[in-house]
Amino acid sequence: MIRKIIWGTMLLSLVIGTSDAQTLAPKPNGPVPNENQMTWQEMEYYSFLHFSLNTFTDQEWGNGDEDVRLFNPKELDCRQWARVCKEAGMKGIIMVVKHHCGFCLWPSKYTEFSVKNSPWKDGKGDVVRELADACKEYGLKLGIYLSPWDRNSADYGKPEYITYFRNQLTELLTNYGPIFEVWFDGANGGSGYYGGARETRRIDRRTYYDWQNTYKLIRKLQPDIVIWNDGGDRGDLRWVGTESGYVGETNWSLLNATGDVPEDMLRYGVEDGDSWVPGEVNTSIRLGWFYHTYEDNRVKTLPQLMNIYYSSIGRNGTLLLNFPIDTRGLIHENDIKASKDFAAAVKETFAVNLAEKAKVSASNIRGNSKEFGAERTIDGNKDTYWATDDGVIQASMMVDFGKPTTFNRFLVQEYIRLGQRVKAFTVEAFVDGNWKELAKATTIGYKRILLFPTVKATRLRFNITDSKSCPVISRIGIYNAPQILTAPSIVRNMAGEITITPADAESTIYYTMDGSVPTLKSIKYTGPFQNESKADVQAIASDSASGKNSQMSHEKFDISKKNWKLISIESEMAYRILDGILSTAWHQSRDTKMPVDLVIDMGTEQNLCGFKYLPDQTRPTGYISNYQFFVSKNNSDWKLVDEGEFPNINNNPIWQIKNFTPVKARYIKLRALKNARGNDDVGYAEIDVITQ
Ligand code: FUL
Repeated sequence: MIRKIIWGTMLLSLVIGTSDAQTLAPKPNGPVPNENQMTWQEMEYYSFLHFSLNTFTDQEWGNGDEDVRLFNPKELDCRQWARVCKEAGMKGIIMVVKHHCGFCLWPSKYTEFSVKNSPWKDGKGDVVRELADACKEYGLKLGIYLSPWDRNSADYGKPEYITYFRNQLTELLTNYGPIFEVWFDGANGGSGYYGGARETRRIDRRTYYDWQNTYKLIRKLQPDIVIWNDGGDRGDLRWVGTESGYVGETNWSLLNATGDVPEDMLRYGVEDGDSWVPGEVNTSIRLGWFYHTYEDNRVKTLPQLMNIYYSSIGRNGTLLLNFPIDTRGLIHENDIKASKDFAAAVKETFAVNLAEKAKVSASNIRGNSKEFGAERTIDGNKDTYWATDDGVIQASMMVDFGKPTTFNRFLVQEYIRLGQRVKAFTVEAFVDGNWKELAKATTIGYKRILLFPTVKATRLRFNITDSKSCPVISRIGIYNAPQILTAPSIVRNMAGEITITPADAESTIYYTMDGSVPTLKSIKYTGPFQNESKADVQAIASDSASGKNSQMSHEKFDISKKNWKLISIESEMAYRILDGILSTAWHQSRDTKMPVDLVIDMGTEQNLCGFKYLPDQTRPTGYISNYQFFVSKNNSDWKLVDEGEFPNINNNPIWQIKNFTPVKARYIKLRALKNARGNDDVGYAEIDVITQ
């Protein structure tokens, strides 16, 4: 009897002892976010606004010698910008207050190249002030993009410029209230106006800006700020290495404090990195960053934006989505519509969390304590979590719906204040008496969303299969996202045959050729059709089962390329440049050295007024950055009609469109002078002309 009591007491004290030890919260694992990074991460979605002299010169990069008098937006309305961002569900705005051309949107004391010498408000205006006021009114945070590269400043490249740069930062961080983020773009193209010197200036990106002292100044003026910097010294946030709107599926919010950060580290982070440097995904709602009328019908579609959402916020990133401000000084109607539709679709997708009404349980609960139970993932409190015992790095959570339930999305969040831990996990559904794997993934971080085909099941199982230490999960969500029909693609091949393809075989396509918006009464597409002249095609895909229509796709084709010949090249493969398929490309032979010519015979004389170049869309090499464009009537007397650069092509390899004074010609020659990487590779996805 006594022995029994002793055993009982021992057992009890063991249980209580274990439970006591284990009911302590897990210790942080590795680097953790600071308060500023945490507040920033929880913002999730905010906007970029690009507006400068470029808006009025139709450029992506200005040279620094543009006429300040061109800046004259007649309807500039910062309250409209703030309203649009608010209605889009964004939490803040990062304004480009000085782009590479050096033009300042505020009346800086330190330069004449600013709004104070423009006709806008007779030089008395201050865009940053108006925006700061509007952000306050709409409850949005304000951030600033101040380009370190300044193609206007006479001092750029000299030590004096650093003083100038810091003076400008001080103005911006002192006079406009709280600033949540500061953005230092890494572009340093070299050539520029530089106060009239018109030369190429190279700086050492590692040392020139003396970032450490600039950071000290910033943190002194704005203690709650986060610093974004894609070059030089590590800031608080990192670029993800692309401007197309995605971060790696594996995404650690960690980097090393020192050393180079090659492309794959930007994309995926560093699993054992010694510093917390989370990724921010920046992309534009259009192709370019600045406003161009020709992109009015090139605004990202709803399926594209949803894809970006899942590939940024859904992969442990934040989303910084750009609106180009147009020449009126407003966000364009088409962009507003796109951002509103996007906000509505996100809201609809995540409206009902099916996990909240289910019964949840876990294979291991820290100290068997309620405080760390599975229910903590659905209690709506971001500061509670499910955690396992120390040393348990594999565990499952079961979600029992109690009845067959339809879903296609799984959302999960780690409690990152204790570090990012999970390395691998799967999601399964109990269908027809068996467990079926729906998705398999690696990292989670602040938020991870997995997509899979719609399934009907009574239970879902979330299995953590590997973790750095005991997993700490603050939230799960299970959703049934409605179907979004994808706008069909419209392609014309060299032979002049137009093909319209929907994303799924079951939908019907309707199209127009007269510029009108297609409806179910428009021409029904039954197969490819011939069109060899200029054409304006608009199409929708319609799903008869749900009665839903896709967004519209719109393509404008110039003259047909049916009789075009590549006369500087023998290879048949090179005709990929003319095939109308944007995903095929051709590169000049490896031993070609710059300058490299591409000569085309269009078969007949044309009245040309421009040309278009699309770089390789499949790999990031051979992008022409500096060019000359010649025309000829006879293939021997050539006339130079245009030359210059394709700005920002390295980061944003979109259609490059150049216009020139109309000229009659049968032959065209695109001469590549330089590529974006400074080597001799020259590639093309497509070449096209613009005729009058
Ligand atoms: C780039 C810049 O060069 C672009 O013009 C744009 O501002 C983008 C956000 O960053 O690298």
